Amino acid sequence: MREVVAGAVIGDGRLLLAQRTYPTDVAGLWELPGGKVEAGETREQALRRELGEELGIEVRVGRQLGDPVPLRADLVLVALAADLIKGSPRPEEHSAVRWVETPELESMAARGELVPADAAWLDDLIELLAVR
Ligand code: 9L3
Ligand code: MG
Repeated sequence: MREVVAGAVIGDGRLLLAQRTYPTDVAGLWELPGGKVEAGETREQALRRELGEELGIEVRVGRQLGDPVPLRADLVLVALAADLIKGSPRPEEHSAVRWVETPELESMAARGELVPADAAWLDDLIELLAVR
């Protein structure tokens, strides 16, 4: 079973979302950025590496957020809460990034603008934003 880690990155009380460019069924939709855990890596190491490569930011990784979401028979998606500690996100692989507060996150979800897998975490994300 391979794992994909996604970061619920909080900075200044807002949540970071990144706009996907591929595959075509989710291109243009917004996600919690991240990627595949490589052999020998922990989830935390993988998330720190992916966020460095994709966005040039450093984060402190916290707890698991919500439940894992199955992507395929052999692939599962896990979200981890994280705090921005250094840098300002510059999209290397995404078409854009944005920082959102709860009302904006809720409207994006209602409009179907989040990738379907990540939309499963809406309530967990709202709770995370509420305690920051
Ligand atoms: N995926 C879904 N939600 C996310 C992330 C980071 C990834 N928040 C899915 C999209 C791809 C797979 O996981 O099918 C691998 O992700 P990537 O390596 O293309 O970012
Ligand atoms: Mg990625």
